[in-house]
Amino acid sequence: MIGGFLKFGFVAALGIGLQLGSVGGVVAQTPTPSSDLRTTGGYSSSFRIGGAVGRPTTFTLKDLQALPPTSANVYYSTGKGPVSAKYTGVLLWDLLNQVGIKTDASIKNDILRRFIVVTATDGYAVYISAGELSPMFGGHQVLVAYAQDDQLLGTDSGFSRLVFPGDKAGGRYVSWIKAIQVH
Ligand SMILES: Nc1nc2c(c(=O)[nH]1)N[C@H]1C(S)=C(S)[C@@H](COP(=O)(O)O)O[C@H]1N2
Ligand SMILES: [Mo]
Repeated sequence: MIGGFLKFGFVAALGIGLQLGSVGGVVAQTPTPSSDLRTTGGYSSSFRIGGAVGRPTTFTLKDLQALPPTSANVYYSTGKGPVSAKYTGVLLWDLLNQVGIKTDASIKNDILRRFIVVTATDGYAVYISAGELSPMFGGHQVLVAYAQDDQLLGTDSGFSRLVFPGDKAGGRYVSWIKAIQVH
């Protein structure tokens, strides 16, 4: 994040203002209009599912543990090297069914126009298409995990994190989940 601001400052200093791009080999990152989300971060002990859902709900560890568990053995690369782990949690699709994604029956396959934004306490965010999750379509077993190798997740992940079995890099393994918004 600091790197992003430094790069942004570097580009601005070159006098090209908000025009971002590659300058002398330095690729600028798009600055966040409001930086409040990015300055916080840290542990989360609950998250809220809201947006286009029938019953917006807040989930804690207990709520997740009360649902049928699913485990996945995964392998992914990170900036700190590869990770090999068994994660346990609930299917994101099951959680979304609990709150009920709203769809418009008059629109053909409306579910395929829907997407889910998972946001973390540090402002990190990942978009997922509903079609990727739906068992009728992609059926990807994306987990909201609360345990790694049979231990509850610790402060470095918050109480829950996303798990994308099959992903090659860890970028979509959102830690410190704070909100899951359906659009
Ligand atoms: N909230 C949040 N989650 C995040 C990130 C982040 O910056 N913030 N980084 C992602 C990236 S880029 C990687 S590679 C993995 C690292 O996973 P690890 O914690 O298992 O090493 O976390 C992902 N989850
Ligand atoms: Mo990463």
